[in-house]
Amino acid sequence: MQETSTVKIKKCPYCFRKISNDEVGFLLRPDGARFLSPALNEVVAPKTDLSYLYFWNAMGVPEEQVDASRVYIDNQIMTELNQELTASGHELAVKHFDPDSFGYSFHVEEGAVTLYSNTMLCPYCHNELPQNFFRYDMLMIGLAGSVASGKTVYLSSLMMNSFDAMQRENLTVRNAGGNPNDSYRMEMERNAERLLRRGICPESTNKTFRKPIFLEITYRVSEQVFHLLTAIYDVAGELIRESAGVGRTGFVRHMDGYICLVDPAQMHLEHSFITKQIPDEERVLSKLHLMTKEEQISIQRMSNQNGKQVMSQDDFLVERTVSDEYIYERKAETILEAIRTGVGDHELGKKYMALTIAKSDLLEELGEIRGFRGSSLLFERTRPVYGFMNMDHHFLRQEILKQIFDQKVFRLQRNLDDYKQSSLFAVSALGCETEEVRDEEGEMTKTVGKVRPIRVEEPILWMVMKYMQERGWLE
Ligand SMILES: Nc1nc2c(ncn2[C@@H]2O[C@H](COP(=O)(O)OP(=O)(O)O)[C@@H](O)[C@H]2O)c(=O)[nH]1
Ligand SMILES: [Mg+2]
Ligand SMILES: [Zn+2]
Repeated sequence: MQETSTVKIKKCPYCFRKISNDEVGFLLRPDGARFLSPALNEVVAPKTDLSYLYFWNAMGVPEEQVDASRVYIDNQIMTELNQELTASGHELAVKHFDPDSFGYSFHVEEGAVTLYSNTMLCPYCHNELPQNFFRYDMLMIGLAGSVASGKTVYLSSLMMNSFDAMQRENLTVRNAGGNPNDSYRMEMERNAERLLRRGICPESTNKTFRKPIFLEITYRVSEQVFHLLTAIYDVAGELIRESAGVGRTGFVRHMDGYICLVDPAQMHLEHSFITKQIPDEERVLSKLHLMTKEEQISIQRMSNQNGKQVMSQDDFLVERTVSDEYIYERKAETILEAIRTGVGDHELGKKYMALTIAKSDLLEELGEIRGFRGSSLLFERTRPVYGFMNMDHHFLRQEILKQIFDQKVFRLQRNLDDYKQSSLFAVSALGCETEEVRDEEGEMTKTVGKVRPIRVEEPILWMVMKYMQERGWLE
């Protein structure tokens, strides 16, 4: 009789090394528990987690900013602990295998005191693995875009009200992060809450690699239930270029797909300066150029923080405006080129690309965009009750967006042909304009009115759909 194997091997979503479920460590939360055994007390005392510290330091986070004082146990510490517990006649610490999830949990008991953890750590980088990590497949998505293209706001908007935008009657999404007390996860949840309740946009993030957001997606179709984990990485464009090839982890290569955000400020909309068909147009366009100023400020802020130049002038297209003032326009193609270089031409054929116009609310009043037949479909806010998205409207939008990209952004063909699958989107994380305000909490960006996202979930759900189709889960 053949015994079914309990060993599962997966790719760590942080360091991307292959890890096996029987080598994981655990993050412990002793909550002040005290033991008689000195060996156990030694284990529950916080210490500097060097593997964790070295990983984040190598990823560009300064040592003093890594919260590396942790209580954790790995296979080696556990072996030593059990030697001492045996010697002193105590009950041993055990790793319990869960046949449903293929994961392990840690358990040790001394009299009435128990210490338990199911927060698994990567044996190499000691980062927390998401729930059901060894049970379900994982789709890794890189959120790419130049500075101020709206990546962090996009993620916050998705996370509002427990991923409300992604929920359907037959599709549910939940946070699958392994550690509910992780400081980055809590920061992102607070950002989403502040955005939803008060319209406050998150502060611009600096250019270090950050932990991904983990989702567990459950899809029900004709009596069948499918599960998937998704990891979404918020990564600045300059990080993609830096990590390409050597150094850091070259993490771009490991993504299954990309959501590439294009800021309307990167589109060629200057034409409308002359033809002002709509009274509001001038105001909107000047807002777009303001965005590019905002971009510069945020770049400046980041270079000061990091004590060096974030990116070179080559990344900008310097234009001279009528008012004899220089404005900087970031080229939208740069990000796609960075991904191409990082991944390698031949590997692009294994990746998904969701090329996405962000902040689409800014285009809603532009005659230049309204001039495209059917363009009102781009600003449709209704989302379906069942399924991923309204596919009829999705196909119609492809045609409109193809024209808009070719005329206002760049020629698509060369850029998208090499991907396994690609699709065009126009979304708005906010669905309304923003303004700079100053109050007792300091300077911040706030929405004008209530946040009303425009199909912000579509690029992700499209990728999830393609991933499931490829596995033959959907007809
Ligand atoms: N009108 C509008 N502005 C947005 C939207 N999303 C982001 N923004 C603006 O763009 C700024 C930069 O966004 P952020 O997410 O920090 O950019 P990141 O550098 O790519 O992470 C924000 O402060 C907002 O003012 C949107 O959906 N609509
Ligand atoms: Mg950001
Ligand atoms: Zn790892």
